Amino acid sequence: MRQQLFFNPTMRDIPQGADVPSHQLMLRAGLIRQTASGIYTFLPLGLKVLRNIERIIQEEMEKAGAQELLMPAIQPAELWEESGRLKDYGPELMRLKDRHDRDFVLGPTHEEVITSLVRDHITTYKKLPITLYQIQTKYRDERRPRFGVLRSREFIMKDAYSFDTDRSGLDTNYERMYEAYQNIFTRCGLDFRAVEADAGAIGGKGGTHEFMVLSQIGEDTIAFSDTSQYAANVEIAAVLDTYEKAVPPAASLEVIDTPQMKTIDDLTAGLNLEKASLLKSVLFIADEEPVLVVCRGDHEVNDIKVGNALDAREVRLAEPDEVQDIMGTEAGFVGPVGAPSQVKILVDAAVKTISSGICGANEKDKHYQNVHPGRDFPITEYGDYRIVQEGDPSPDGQGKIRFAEGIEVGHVFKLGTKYSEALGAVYLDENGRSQPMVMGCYGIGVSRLLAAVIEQHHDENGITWPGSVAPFDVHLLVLNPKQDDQHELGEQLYTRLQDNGYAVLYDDRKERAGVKFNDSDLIGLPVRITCGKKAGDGIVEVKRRRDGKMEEVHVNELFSYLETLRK
Ligand code: 9G3
Repeated sequence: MRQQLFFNPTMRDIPQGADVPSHQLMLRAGLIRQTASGIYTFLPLGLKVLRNIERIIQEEMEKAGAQELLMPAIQPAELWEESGRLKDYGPELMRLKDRHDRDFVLGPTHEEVITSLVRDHITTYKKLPITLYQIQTKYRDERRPRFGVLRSREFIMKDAYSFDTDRSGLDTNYERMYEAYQNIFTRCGLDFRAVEADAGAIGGKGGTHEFMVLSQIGEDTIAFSDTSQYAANVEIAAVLDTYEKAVPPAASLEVIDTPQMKTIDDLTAGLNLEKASLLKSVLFIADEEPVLVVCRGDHEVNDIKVGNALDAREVRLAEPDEVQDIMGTEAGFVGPVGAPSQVKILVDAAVKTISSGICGANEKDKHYQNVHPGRDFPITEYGDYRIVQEGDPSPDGQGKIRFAEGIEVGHVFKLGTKYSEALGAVYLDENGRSQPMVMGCYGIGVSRLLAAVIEQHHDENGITWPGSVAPFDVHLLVLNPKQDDQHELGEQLYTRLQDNGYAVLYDDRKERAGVKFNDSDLIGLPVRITCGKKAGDGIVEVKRRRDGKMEEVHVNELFSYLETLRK
């Protein structure tokens, strides 16, 4: 491609409102332009990278036995009514009406569409298992789109769906997809981790992993072991119960005045105590039922673990007026001692280390001291209800937990029969009995993946594309096209490189050398070949972008030299 004609508007300065490297560089290198908040145009250079990533995905999906199809972005709302999800999503689900006033949604995902397709065409075990996937535009009306295409309202997703006769078939397909994901992210040059994740609203049972690209701008936190392979989303990372039960104190329970001491910090300051000797009590409403969760003062309650333990659909903090109604006092003074009988009490295992603790007395400006868990309030069993912390023992018993930030680029789920039952995707088994298909679903954020590659492959001068996804293989520069020897050598190499299968971006513009070098570093193609002063002697300068390795090479050795650079 001759750059003189190439639609690639680059920018010298960092654009306003772009706060992370990938967003800044995608704008400056001319890969995208914003059309509206959270909505982007992929320019030719960006689209070439997108297509390279898609091809890697398609190759690995093919190897995993998945068949590609393309579903509509516009989906009839009836399908979301059938699955029961239309009411589950609020403003994030984009809705529209057609000219006949019929309701539709812009697809944020395609479980309903694919399941309704399969139920109409697959009715016997003989046609299972089958895995279908698409690479398709998705719509999620994010309240605060940010970081460019990392969190946009329209984005490209690869979403795959597997249909099996039973759970073991699903496990097999899940493993194949898991391996395909490892291949995809490795081939894209990414440093990533597969982490155990929470099934969340999607409602799969037992088994879901997120694929995280390590990056300090990531919005997810990974808890991983510093010695083993254990890694989990911090939201669900388990905490090992290695606690010693403390002996009860001689002193018995007594009420103390704690005027205005509403928070853990007020209490540690006011009573000159360690956080670890306090009992923190938080009131939740789980599926309309009050639940008091008690953890140690130096820990945080994990509402996702609470929800999973109660198998609750919705868990939320109780509102101040609910706390007052249920516990008879405000949040800062609630506690498990003498709590109303209708309030379920969950106690985190770390609480057993407390011999003589402090907790709210369920009365304003009052706390109990000398509280002994199990003596002064009932504990049926201890559980894991807290957010893991750095330094905790890894749940697999090997090493300590450390935290890292990550960008979620993939998510695989074992769905089970949630959608096949809701939408009637059933098959006749070998005994002629009707059974619901067992499903899995597997997503990759394709446009987000492109940005994640840049987050991990850039330097102060611009992008440093891995060869596998680079928009072109070679950047060919002629510093002064007015010089015949430079111009002729450039033209000759442009033809020969392409004849040898290289995708070439040829900078034939009438621009100063500095502009060409800056744009070349910004766009970040793997190799730059410069025709300059020594063109007359057949000498070109070859520079490898990622590490700046530079050599003067005679054109007769050029192609063998380029091969050595690919290593
Ligand atoms: C919605 C809206 C947003 C959503 C969903 C539905 C996330 C929703 C979860 C998934 C699960 C998997 C197949 C590919 C991999 C991910 N955000 N999810 O279901 F209506 Cl507005 O999308 N789907």
